[in-house]
Amino acid sequence: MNKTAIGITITQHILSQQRQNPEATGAFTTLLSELIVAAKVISREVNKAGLVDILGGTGDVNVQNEKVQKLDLFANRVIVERMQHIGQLCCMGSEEVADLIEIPAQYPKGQYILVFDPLDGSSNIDVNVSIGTIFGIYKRTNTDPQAEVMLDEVLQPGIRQVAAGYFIYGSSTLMVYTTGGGTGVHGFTLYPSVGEFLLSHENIMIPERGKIYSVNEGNYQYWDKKTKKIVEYFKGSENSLCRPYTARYVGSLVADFHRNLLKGGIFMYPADLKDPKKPTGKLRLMVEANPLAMVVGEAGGYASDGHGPILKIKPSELHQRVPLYIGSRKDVEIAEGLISGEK
Ligand code: AFP
Repeated sequence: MNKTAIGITITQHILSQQRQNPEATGAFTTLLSELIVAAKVISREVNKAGLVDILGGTGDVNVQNEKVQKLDLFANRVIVERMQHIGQLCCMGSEEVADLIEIPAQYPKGQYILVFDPLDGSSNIDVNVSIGTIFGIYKRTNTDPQAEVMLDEVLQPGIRQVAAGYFIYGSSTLMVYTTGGGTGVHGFTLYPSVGEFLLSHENIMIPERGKIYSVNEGNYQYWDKKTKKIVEYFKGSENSLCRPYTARYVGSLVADFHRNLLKGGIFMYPADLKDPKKPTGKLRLMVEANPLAMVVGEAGGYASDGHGPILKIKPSELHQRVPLYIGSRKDVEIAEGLISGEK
């Protein structure tokens, strides 16, 4: 990580990137700026979570059959309501909503598609553990702005994302994003007194190999032999470090991913047999795996489903789940090799 450069706001940073692209119209800048406003609103609400009646579950389950927290719904509503009127989106896809979210007829439409997990790790809300918002942005494939958006335009492989990133609501609120193509991964910390995200982590690069492994080992008995072998590799002594990796697992993907991005290491959520209805693991390809895969790739790391790059998978449905191995390139390649039998 490079030295801190206090004073550059996220808006200045996005505008400077926009100026480097002569074809940029400002549409994308508007989109990101509004998303940042939404995240500031969510951050404010998360920070006062214990003070008002917003903790806990609503009593409902979402499309993933998971308990919905009140803050989940709040975050989803803030993003949808702020983003639908800006005129740059043709639709949205949210972890909390079963179908595509259409832009209401009274608002203009644009060329971009926003997919997001409004509050990832929300089962941690009540216990003050870091949670986050994950997002990926695509361009629609049909250039006719009047044409109805087809689901197939949304189901693009992650490699087609034009930007991706996340916000962490933790000890401070942080935004990490990339627009790909060698522009780098940059982190901005929210300074509450000025209400601005300021550049705090310029050009983040993940170490080639880490010392941390992150996985929910409570699922051990539900893993197949190859998956067990991967975890045994990292916690054993017959690995590249010749000693066990350190175990770190928060249970909030954003928090686990961010730590490993800065320090190096591997996060795994393998396929398991816990729920026969979810044989491909728990995490969602479009709203969790793809955005983080783009970030880690741009930072020099790698994300795999155990067989190949996450970013090359063509989604077959909006809420598709996928096994995820993500982090330092060499560590993820080891996991891939153990699955394919090459290592
Ligand atoms: P919640 O949003 O329901 O808390 O799920 C969080 C999550 O999708 C991801 O953020 C974590 O990495 C993962 O699930 C944790 O899952 P386990 O509790 O099964 O380890």
